[in-house]
Amino acid sequence: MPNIENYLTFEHWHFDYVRHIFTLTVAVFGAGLVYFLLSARNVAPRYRASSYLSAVVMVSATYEIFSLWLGWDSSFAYNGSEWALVEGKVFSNGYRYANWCIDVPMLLTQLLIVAGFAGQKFWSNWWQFTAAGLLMIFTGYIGQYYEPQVAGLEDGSTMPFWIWGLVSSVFYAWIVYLTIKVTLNPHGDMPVRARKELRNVGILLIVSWTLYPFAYGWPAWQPDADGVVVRQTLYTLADIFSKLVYGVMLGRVALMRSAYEGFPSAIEVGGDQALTSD
Ligand code: RET
Repeated sequence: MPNIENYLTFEHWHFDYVRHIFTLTVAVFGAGLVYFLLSARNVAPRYRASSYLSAVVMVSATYEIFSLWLGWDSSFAYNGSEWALVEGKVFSNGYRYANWCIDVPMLLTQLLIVAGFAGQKFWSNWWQFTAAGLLMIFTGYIGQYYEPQVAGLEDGSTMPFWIWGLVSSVFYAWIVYLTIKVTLNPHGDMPVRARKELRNVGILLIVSWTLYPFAYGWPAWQPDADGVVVRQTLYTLADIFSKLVYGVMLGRVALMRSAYEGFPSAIEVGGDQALTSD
């Protein structure tokens, strides 16, 4: 029961477009890695782990999308009119789920660090985030194996797809609830602008993460080559916003907080502007 990609044939533009967005993502995350490593020392040591975790996320995501790209490129061949699966090959979106097992806990840990949590309060939130995140991923991973049934490409029950998706969504709802709580009630004093930016980070997280369940369900309403293009586009947007843009925004909050707390290199690079305007 592999993903629907394996049952379809693609026109040249479908095939090319997907390989291009994979390349784009690899390039964006490679560049992000350099940015996070070079800017980490601008913020106070207590927030620095967030930049390093962004770097970890960049490395694991670069590798994951590169694997997808290799898989995509080697699984299909042009037969003169369209791209069709090469005998004996399988293309799998499962790499994504494996990558999320690393990235989801890392991204949520970053939020707690920049929100200023420490000690008992940090760990009680961390635990809930990590447990809910991993359970959300495992249950969704099982569900996606029933994708061909939902897409009408194989006989069999469509129930497991929806039930596992629903169970996964319950865990996701818990993450959304905790995210709202954490971003509205951060720990410690900070400038108004930093508080607002942290709220925006919460909104970005919820909007970008919600694209993933749409990508999961997409084969149910568009089980064809165009649908594959839409789904890989949703994944790409979600990836770039939930990992890279998110990390950059958290870095800005960390910079404003560091300047507010008097950390010299944060002031030098302009983090103090948040203290003087509005
Ligand atoms: C699944 C299954 C269907 C229901 C839901 C899902 C949610 C997935 C999410 C993934 C987030 C991934 C991130 C990765 C970044 O590296 C598993 C697709 C709700 C929210 C942020």
